[in-house]
Amino acid sequence: MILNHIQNPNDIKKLDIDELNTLAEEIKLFLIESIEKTGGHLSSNLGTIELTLAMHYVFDSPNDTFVWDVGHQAYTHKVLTGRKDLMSTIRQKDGLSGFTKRSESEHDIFGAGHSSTSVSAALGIAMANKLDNNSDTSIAVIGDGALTGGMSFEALNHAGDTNANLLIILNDNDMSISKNVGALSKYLTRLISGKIYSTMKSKSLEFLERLPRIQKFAKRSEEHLKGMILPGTLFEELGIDYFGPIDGHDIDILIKTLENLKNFEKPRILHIITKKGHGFKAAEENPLKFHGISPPSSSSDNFPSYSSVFGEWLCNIAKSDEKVIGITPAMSEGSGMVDFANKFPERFVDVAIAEQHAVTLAGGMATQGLKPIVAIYSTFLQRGYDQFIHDIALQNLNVTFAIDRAGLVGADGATHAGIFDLSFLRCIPNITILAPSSSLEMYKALNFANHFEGPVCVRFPRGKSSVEDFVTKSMIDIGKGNIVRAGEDIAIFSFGNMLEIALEASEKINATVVDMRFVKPLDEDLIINIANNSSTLISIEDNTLKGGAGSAINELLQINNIKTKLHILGIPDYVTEHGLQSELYELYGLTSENIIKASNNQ
Ligand SMILES: Cc1ncc(C[n+]2csc(CCOP(=O)(O)OP(=O)(O)O)c2C)c(N)n1
Repeated sequence: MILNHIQNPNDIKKLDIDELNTLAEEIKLFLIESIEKTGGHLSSNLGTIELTLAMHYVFDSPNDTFVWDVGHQAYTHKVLTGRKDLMSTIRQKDGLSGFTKRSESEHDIFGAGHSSTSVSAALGIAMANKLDNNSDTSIAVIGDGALTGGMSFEALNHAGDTNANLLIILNDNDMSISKNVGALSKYLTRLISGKIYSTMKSKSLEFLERLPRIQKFAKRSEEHLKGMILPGTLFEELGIDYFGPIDGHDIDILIKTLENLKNFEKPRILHIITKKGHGFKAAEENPLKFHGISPPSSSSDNFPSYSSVFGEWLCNIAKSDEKVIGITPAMSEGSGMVDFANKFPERFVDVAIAEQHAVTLAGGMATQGLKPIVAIYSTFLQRGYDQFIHDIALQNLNVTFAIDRAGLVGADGATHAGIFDLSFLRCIPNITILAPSSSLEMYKALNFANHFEGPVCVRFPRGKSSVEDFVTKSMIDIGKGNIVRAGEDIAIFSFGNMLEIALEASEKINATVVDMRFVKPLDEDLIINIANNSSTLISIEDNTLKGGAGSAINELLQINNIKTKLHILGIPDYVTEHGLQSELYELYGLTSENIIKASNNQ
């Protein structure tokens, strides 16, 4: 096996094309076998094996720098940069990250997880190189999905106005997680459409063959190369030289093209065409299913996932309320919206990876009497924060935010953790925030939101609801908590899905347990009343301790001069790890044992 002899990128520079092709095949089998065990982004990684080999063959990482957008397609890069033996640990606690991570390798020049950041970061590196009179090439690898994100456009707009040594590789597989959407995607399809692309491959080969392998790229050759391809592309108009499209699975063509694109004092973009799941039939046929796969699971409980209950609710509410619109920024599957999209195609809006736009679009719709529901992961709502404040909250518009993946998400780690939302939302006027404790409670919370005037956030975690609905019949009243267990002396204020462990602990310490339901407005009367009749209070939430729900209780006690001891449990002020959700909750002390410990430390 050639793969066994690859310790670092220099080892592949000695190989010939046949050996590189063999190595690509070995890496493919290695990744399939490895990801089947660990879980991870299979189809995206199968699509970038040849590209990664060609990049490491032609360029000199880490001097030439590779910035991988999202970072979910960088597994081959990890394998080639000395991390092959650790691939069995990927996405697990203390193991490799599923994305690029600076602390992991000098070859991971820029960490990622969220999309559409690569061109900005790579341009920053290229500009720094320029100031340093350094001729190394800064490379951004960005997918056609990630290119739909607003930041990419901002970066292209800037890049085209510089003379930075920036190479953008557009990895176009016509897919985001699901099918890519939008006018840009259609434009790229036209760019690579039938005739142009099919003649392209042979022509570029023919042409590239005639070029000396390593050379200063003479102006004439540049013109010639450019002359072969479509003039007047969007990128050219922005001042970025456009090359391609070429076959992103043909190592020979990739190497020759990259060699010729090496020494430019100018931003340029190479458009490569790849297939998600390349070389693995099942993944090629169903790239969506294999975008992110889970490790073989032993979970056997019957509770439905929050996302699927959200999807069910959305279909039901849409049936009875024709004003309801469902908006997703490219996450229809993850957000449980596939059924809704099929049943109500005219009221389903996928805006591509455009969280900021999704938020303000909803605002515009709300001014016209529609009832938009923005289904968004907590971590990605961070992208739409200004829009949330400026366009929704300040204007008190009727928009519901179904905030999925709140709390610790597990294997995706820090970049995807939804642990800041309570803090960053709580400080905004006009906002109502609910943190339901079960999927049924969430269903009721969403009904509440749909009838409420003003912006409402319903935030819920990744995975299955673990507790049954306690008081199924109880309706949700604005700002009212729900006492689910009456105890003595000690009281636990539980937010969201922390209820199960709060109840577990309460049995041992005979505590009162309140499912707070609302983070804003807080049930102030209830808290004050309980605080005046208890010796110890404990609040628990799966949000950062800084500025979260416990902080809100603390502020309330302070203002009312109540001295009852309050222990606030939540996520410490760390960059969180990746691992199983349960391991992380344990790691950060969100356990019934820790509640009991807090109660003993009166
Ligand atoms: C800001 C943000 N929104 C959403 C996501 C979720 N997400 C991860 S990968 C992906 C699709 C990316 O598509 P593309 O860039 O074409 O890469 P591919 O997987 O097709 O190679 C999405 C939407 C994200 N990582 N970041």
